[in-house]
Amino acid sequence: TPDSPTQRVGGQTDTQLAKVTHDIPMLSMGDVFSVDELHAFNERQQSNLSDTAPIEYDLELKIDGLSLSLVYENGRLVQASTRGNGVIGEDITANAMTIKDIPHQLPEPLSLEFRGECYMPKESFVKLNAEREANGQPVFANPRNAAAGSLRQLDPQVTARRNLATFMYYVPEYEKLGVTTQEEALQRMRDLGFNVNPHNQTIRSEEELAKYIDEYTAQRDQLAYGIDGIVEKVNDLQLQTKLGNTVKVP
Ligand code: 1X8
Repeated sequence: TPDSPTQRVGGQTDTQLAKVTHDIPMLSMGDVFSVDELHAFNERQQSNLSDTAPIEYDLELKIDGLSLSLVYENGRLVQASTRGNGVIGEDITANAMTIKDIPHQLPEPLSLEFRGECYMPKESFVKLNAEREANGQPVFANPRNAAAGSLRQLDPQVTARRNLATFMYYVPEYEKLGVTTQEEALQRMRDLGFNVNPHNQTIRSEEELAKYIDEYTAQRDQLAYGIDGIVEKVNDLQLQTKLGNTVKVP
């Protein structure tokens, strides 16, 4: 019968989103909690290279949201998924289609995956909770939970009303974009029509690193979205690969 459980196996049901396997795992970031710890990490990377030229880093804001994968085929958005456990995430294609800043069509026929963060702006979060409170619904504890709850919806019309936004920041198969540095990858993504956070900075010294941290620690409350840190990336993408990953983190 159509309502038999056997009709549902492996498919999307009304209680669960379909699963998606990330062929390239979505890793987390290694955390450090002081400039000294970061300095020690950087020293270790430098000592792993025979090259004595100082490693160039790209600094970006760490957005307090949910990691998101967008897959395009011939320039068309065909799949959106959450990070999940890094290997298996959830299919949220229909929901992502309702997020205004996610392009459905790229200006080039690229078949490529783009990754970034989906978040709820602070102002939208405050408004949403006020509405929920007025309607006697439970409020969300923070913008991150509100973003997660809004993205992982079975009904895309709910997602559509939630005012989610994205910042895209990573292209696993960067060679296909014709870029060699993270800075270039971000610019290419901007040119393709993605929302990319404007506050990235390529640095060549640790003085600049400390300055960036101070600057955004001071500005943090004025930003329209929550951040929960700063991400430091080796700017040279080939060098990133060469330095490698642990099981969990680059
Ligand atoms: C997580 C995040 C990254 C960035 C921003 N926000 C995040 N939450 C970024 O790269 N700018 S990278 C990342 C991850 O690799 N887990």
